[in-house]
Amino acid sequence: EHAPIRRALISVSDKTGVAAFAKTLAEEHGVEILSTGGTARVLREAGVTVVDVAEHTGAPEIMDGRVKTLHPKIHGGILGRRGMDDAVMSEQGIAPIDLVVVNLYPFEQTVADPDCPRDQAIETIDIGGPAMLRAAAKNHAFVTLVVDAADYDAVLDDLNAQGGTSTATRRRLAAKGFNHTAGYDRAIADYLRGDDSTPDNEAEDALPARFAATYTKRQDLRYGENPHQRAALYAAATPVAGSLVDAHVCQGKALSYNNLADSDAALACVRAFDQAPACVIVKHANPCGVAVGPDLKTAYERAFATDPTSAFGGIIAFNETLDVDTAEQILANQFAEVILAPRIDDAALAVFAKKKNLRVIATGDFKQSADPQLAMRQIAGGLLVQDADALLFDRDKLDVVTKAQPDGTQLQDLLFAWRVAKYVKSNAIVYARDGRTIGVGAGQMSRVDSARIAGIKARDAGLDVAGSVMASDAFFPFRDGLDAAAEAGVKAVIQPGGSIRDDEVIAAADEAGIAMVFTGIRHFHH
Ligand code: 93A
Repeated sequence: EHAPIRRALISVSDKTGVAAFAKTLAEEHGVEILSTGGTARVLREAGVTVVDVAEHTGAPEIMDGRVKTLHPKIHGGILGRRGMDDAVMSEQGIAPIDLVVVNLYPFEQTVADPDCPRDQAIETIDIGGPAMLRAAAKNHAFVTLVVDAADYDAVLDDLNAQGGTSTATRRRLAAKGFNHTAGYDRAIADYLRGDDSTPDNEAEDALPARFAATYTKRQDLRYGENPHQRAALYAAATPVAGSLVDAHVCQGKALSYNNLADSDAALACVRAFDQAPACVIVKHANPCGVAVGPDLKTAYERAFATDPTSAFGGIIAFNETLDVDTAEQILANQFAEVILAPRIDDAALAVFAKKKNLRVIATGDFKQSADPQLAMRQIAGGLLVQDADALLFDRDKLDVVTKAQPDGTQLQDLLFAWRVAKYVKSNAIVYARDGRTIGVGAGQMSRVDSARIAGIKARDAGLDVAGSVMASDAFFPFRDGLDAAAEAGVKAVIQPGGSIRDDEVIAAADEAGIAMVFTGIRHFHH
């Protein structure tokens, strides 16, 4: 059961802690140490007695180190089945190797440098290391493998406790070894494939040829979208000011997967408002109420009034320091899951403290840079990558296409509605008036249904669509959407335009005396 260690082969690129480990093996456990060039040098400098692999095999390191451990005396020593292969081993002069300590040439770190020459990348493909690693992992019935300096102590603990490594330790370390080579080979494949698809004159602003794994786990989450799904939050390599990942959680239960996803949607939307105090309430990834106000409390009350039913259990985000009046108003009105703002007043925090479970998050100052540069979406077997939708509209290209012109207030409301529509899942229809949403129709498969739903929601909330403006995230393919809007009393419309039936749609608007603005830009958000 316990496998003794009499001979070890140590060949590591990351030499952290290796000298102390080897010294303890040699001096306290009588282990003979075999080692390759650079590693042997480090061990000798630390006073450890080492046999060079070249001396052990009788074959010198050749081809600048390409072939140093690839020899039957090494691989036979690792792979030999103790008891079963003993005869052939002694016949061939193969001494058993009981411990393999190896970590690989740092391929990923090397190619992470965009200036890394191709031949250097190729030289950094480790062949001998993975071969020994896989051999040791395969023969874990007898052989111990260490690929991570963090495991040195576990091996020494086993040796101290029972003079050999336990089966459980060897099996765990073997699994870790194969996991290590799997990731290593994947990185090489990605690099080579990236090479093929990257023309030499790759444009400066082209999407990257490959993505390195630069996200690290920040925390495990209780579960994913559903309780049977595992989940965790990962942080990007560089922290982003004002983002959810680095935000300060002031109080409340642990954030769930859905909390984080919805909070991110709410923050993205509220960040889009920089002219006035704004409030966004999100439910299931869609804004169900958005308003700007002379102050946060008014903005909140108006956002809430859009759809009090959906706001229940929602995520509420603000773009300014959250004050005590607003905090009290929220608790008086509704149950909320998460409340977010750049900063939270102490007095407001004292109010929230009464609701122990309520999650309250201070994100720090909003920066436009908190919006990701690239948007990624996983598909089976791959990743879809696009520029983040960073444009709102081009003021110069806004074009009034109807006989009626929007007046100043209507224009303001149109731009407000357009801003909101960008953050509503397609097909998106937003009715708005006086800097607040009146009805939101989200995520329907037909635009006219989204319009209908936005109208129904407005009526349910006791809000009058008549006199409001309408935003549509993409063009109306038919005039029916405009006819429905006219019937509901909409006075102005904002939409991208660009349908082959634009003429019909414009005619419908003109018949109803509606002012319509084309933005020339679309905001699908699926
Ligand atoms: O070039 S290799 O693929 N050929 C080999 O035979 C070989 N054996 C061990 N690289 C090889 N190694 C790697 O050398 C190990 O995986 C380790 O990362 C590195 C240690 O080299 P040194 O001891 O000279 O610093």
